Amino acid sequence: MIHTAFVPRFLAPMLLALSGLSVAVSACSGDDDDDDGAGARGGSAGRGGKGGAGGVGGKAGSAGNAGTAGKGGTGNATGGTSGVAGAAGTGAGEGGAAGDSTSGAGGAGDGGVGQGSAGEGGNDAGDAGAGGTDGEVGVFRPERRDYSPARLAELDVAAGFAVNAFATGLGNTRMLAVHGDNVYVTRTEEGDVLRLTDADDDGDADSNTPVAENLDNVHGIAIQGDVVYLATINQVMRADIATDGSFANLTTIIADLPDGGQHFRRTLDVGPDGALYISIGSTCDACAEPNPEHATMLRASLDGSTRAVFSSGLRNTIGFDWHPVTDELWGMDHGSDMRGNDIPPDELNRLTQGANYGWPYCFGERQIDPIIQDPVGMTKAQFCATTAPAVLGVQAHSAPIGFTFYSGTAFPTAYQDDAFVALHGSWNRTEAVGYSVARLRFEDGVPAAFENFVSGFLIEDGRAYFGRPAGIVTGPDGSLLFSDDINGVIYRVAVAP
Ligand SMILES: [Ca+2]
Ligand SMILES: [Ca+2]
Repeated sequence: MIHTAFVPRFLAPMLLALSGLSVAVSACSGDDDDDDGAGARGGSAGRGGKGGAGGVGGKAGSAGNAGTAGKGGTGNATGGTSGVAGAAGTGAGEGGAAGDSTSGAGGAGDGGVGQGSAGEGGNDAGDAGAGGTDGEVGVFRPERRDYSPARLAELDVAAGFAVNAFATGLGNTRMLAVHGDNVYVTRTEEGDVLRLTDADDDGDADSNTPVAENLDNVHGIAIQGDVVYLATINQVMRADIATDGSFANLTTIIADLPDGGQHFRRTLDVGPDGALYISIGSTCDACAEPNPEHATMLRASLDGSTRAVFSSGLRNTIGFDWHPVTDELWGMDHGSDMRGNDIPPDELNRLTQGANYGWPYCFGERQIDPIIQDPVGMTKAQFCATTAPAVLGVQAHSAPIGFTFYSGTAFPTAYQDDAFVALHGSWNRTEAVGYSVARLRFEDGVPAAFENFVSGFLIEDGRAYFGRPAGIVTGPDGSLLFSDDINGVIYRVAVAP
């Protein structure tokens, strides 16, 4: 059972409201963050990927959903240690027919997910159900709906605030950063960075201009002084921000970050110690990583010339930031998939030098993973005793992406030094969760509770959605800006007039 500290209080009403949903097939494809391509994008070709590793045996899985064709990808499925191997998934040619939806009928673990190095939207072929979990393992993918002003008007926002669209129709808008009056957003699928401005200060961007292009899988962005840092899968780049807001002297300072695998969207930021922190997700859902830099937070010099592992045992900590008063580093880690509807929690961790946060062997408050095999030379229980427990958690599969401390002055005093997190939303759960923005209330520098801040992206009784929050940042005017990476909307939350 999950410790009471991980009961997702703020999500309880949503779960009640969604009760009665039918259970979809027991098939898996990808990660809460990384699986947007197949169903969600409504036919756009995704990139195929390598097959997932075999897992341990369990209950037989149902047939996988038919996947959208991947761009030349081949999903080689590896069977599990028991049961029949999951069938190979074929992410048929670029823009072609739907991927083969052959079932992984034998019930092997993670076999056949069209994920791998390019993972996004490969296909759902060859899926197989996982076993050995405590809870119900399910998949439910709400259907995508378009953004519209009418749907925007139905969003639920915390009392005293109002939400509007800062920009719309921009595509795969992911991470956000601010410099002066300029708002920058990375677009991973488009491989570029846009600069948005709101010259007349009405909360609606008047222009968007590419300031960097042809950057394959660009994702992370951080600004320190007049310098911007960008992360692709293997590279960190820096550029000078010119007075007109354009990027000059774009230079690669790190060229050998580990390969991506399942989690290839790198994030980075500059800490109060003047070092560059780079989050390197795991290559897999749950596995022993041979490369010691995978599943870690790296700490590098600003020129990229030196780096070391700062903390480890982190499956994929996309969002992280430093508390403005304590300077402590807080980040949210994604729990492994296929363990059930309610485990593991997605974790809030206080990240410290040298600590290990448990993945893939333990989660939450050092609870032992039910599926992964023991590490070399010890039991999972022995290993977990050496790890750092999470401080708080949110509902499993909520998929926290962007995480930022509020740094403006426009919000009420109670919000100063609180954090906000973009919850991208679930697929590996029979009832959808996430698809929202949460406030993480801090009291005297200590995290107290998560609270709903913006919700309502799940519509039609939880069967559809029109937004998946991704990046989040304090805007130039002290509003809160967050991106939606499906319909390309950047939302702005401000104090209600
Ligand atoms: Ca405007
Ligand atoms: Ca952990």
